[in-house]
Amino acid sequence: MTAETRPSVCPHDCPSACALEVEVLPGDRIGRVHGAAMPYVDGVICAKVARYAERVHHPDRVLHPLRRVGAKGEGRFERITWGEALDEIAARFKDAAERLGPETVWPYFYAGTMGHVQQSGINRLRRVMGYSGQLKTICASAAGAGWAGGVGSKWGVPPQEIAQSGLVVVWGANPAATQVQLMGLIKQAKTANGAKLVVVDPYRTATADKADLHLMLRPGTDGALASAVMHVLFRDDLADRDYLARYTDCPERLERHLESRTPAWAAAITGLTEAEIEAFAKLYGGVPNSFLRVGYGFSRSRNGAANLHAVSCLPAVTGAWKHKGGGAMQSTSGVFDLARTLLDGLDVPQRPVRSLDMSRIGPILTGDVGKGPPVTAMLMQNTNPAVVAPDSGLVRQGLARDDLFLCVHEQVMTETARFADMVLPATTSMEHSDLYTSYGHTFLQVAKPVIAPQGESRSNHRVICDLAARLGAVHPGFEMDEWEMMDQVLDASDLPKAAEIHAMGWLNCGKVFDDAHFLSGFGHPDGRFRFAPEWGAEGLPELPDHFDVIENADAAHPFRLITPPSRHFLNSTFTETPTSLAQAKEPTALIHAEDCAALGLESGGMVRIGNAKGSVLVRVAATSGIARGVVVVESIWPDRHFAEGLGINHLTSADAALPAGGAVFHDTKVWLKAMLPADDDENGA
Ligand SMILES: Nc1nc2c(c(=O)[nH]1)N[C@H]1C(S)=C(S)[C@@H](COP(=O)(O)OP(=O)(O)OC[C@H]3O[C@@H](n4cnc5c(=O)[nH]c(N)nc54)[C@H](O)[C@@H]3O)O[C@H]1N2
Ligand SMILES: Nc1nc2c(c(=O)[nH]1)N[C@H]1C(S)=C(S)[C@@H](COP(=O)(O)OP(=O)(O)OC[C@H]3O[C@@H](n4cnc5c(=O)[nH]c(N)nc54)[C@H](O)[C@@H]3O)O[C@H]1N2
Ligand SMILES: [Mo]
Repeated sequence: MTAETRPSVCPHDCPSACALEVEVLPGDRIGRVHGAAMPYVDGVICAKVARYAERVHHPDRVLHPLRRVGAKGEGRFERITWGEALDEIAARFKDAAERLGPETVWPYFYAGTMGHVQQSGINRLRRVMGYSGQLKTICASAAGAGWAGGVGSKWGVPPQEIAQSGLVVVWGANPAATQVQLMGLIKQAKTANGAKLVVVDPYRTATADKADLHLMLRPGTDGALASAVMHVLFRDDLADRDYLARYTDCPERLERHLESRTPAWAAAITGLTEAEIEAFAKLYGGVPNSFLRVGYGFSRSRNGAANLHAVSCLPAVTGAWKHKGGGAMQSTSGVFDLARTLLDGLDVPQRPVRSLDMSRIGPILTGDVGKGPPVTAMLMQNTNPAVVAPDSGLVRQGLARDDLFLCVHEQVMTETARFADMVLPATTSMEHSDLYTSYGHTFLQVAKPVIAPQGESRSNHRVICDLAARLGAVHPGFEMDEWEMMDQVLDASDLPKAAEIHAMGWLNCGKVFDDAHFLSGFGHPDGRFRFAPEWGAEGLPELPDHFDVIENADAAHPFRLITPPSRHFLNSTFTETPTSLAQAKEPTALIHAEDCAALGLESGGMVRIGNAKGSVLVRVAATSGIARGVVVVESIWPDRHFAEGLGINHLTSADAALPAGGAVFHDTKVWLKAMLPADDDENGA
């Protein structure tokens, strides 16, 4: 069998946005998928996408429009035609809007595809129709606010510079699982420059396993660690005072404020030793071109934005930004600067419309809706909130409401789709066209379909245009195909045509050195990095500090739970593919061996993890590679894979992080109990 190879782009919500080479087999099936030669990717992709055929040709692909025949959530459906489906959805949306006003309709979407055309149509439709808006908080709000507070621009030093750096610090990220190419760059820095790797993470991830120094702090205490590191930098004259005077807002005030933020102070908060904090500070202060990769993990706490800001202050104190291979990166998404008017329908005149916080879908669907009507009609694309959103108990209660009309456009039968009244089949990125940017590198890409749509599946763009026609929504974006749309967006952004970018393979939109390193100024009007951010909300610390608003462990809940992504899944995507499932095995709690001994827990046994919201039963793995008092359950398994059918987000809170929202997945106090699956007392505490 000979395979032809066609170019594509990985559409998933991952910093790497990989350029792909897809083998296409006779019969219009995809075979192996390889990494393309694009710099950064350099031929390397994750194992999940290498076997993408498992997903595209999965027996559980939704291939036809389906209408619910069973009870809500039961997952029993009948096949209907596209015409019937679209007519019924339009009728239900119109009816709901007539009864309660357009805000009763909540189009709900996220980044299951990162393609701009396929992702944005639903938002354009809701603007034209005056439906409820959405605060897109589930991933990057806290991190974004923290970074914006100090740096001000949504980019940093491109990751390829890691290869030239003298010290790499990975803070609250696990690239070995979440962006594999970074590990290759770190290896190059080690080999070429003798660079050391420091990892700041509450447990020994696959990334931390490669570290020269692993700081295993308590979750939610990064602001304390960063403050003490800066204390040492000032105390030991490792701060670059010329740089500080030229590029930052209030270095003297910061230095005075940090006088009491000693390593001893931080040791008590973080659980690290003073010696560890001193050693890290001296290492960091001793290398001019240190590269700080600031992750998302530690932003998923009530104090996440403040902590991320505190950490982002480090290179401004040492002046690492001045050097090739030095500085920091959190996201690169700001380098692209796409003209979004056509995509999002920003030209549509707006009546004041409420925006609902997507991370609070549970409380909102169960009554906590604020001003305006209850939500009674939803269209969902590119997200699986029954599994990924916090406080799953409330989310499921809401999705199961009889007075909610729920339409889910999906590729596979997710646990969310099972709650739907109508399920529509979606094409995958292998079957539609789109334009991709990235939040982990600076390359713009365009993809064409490599195979025909599976079954009767249709792209998001097509479904939104068809619905717009039935709803009477008028906008030029609903009259174009994907290529016309891409060309108009690119043209308005002063970029080449889509076909040209596709032919080139990728287009580097990276900044020149002085801009990428902010030597021409940070993103605030005065061009200075801000140690004292303008938070735009009350109550946050004025300067880097420990911001004690987290759920601290207490006598009734002596542990803190963190729920980071699994290497084998991509959020809840790939939880349907057989190889990923086999490799991830089953939901497992990592707990310190001494904590296990104290609680009578044994590796291989079961532990019940609980709080006021309920409890979840998982397998125990004892380890020495975790901070004491911390339990890690790598997620995000669908609920049905847990021993009692309740997944980990049943324990997480829908509270919003300050100042701009953000889900607090790693900020949960819990109790642990050794238990056999049959034992069933004590739900809640
Ligand atoms: N294989 C795989 N890749 C993915 C994803 C996936 O699910 N699977 N998800 C994708 C998405 S949507 C995103 S946003 C990115 C996220 O990728 P990353 O930026 O790597 O962030 P996370 O994976 O959320 O968390 C990383 C680490 O933060 C640690 N952490 C938790 N709390 C704290 C804390 O308080 N302090 C510190 N210092 N560390 C803490 C966790 O233990 C975890 O190891 O990855 C993307 N890539
Ligand atoms: N406990 C815990 N929960 C978390 C996190 C955590 O670390 N811990 N991480 C959070 C983070 S960072 C994020 S970003 C969210 C992510 O949560 P989600 O955005 O819900 O991501 P996925 O679970 O990957 O679900 C995406 C869905 O989109 C579908 N999809 C993909 N492409 C298309 C398309 O072109 N059209 C249509 N119609 N559908 C498509 C896929 O089949 C998949 O079911 O989860 C959050 N939840
Ligand atoms: Mo994310």
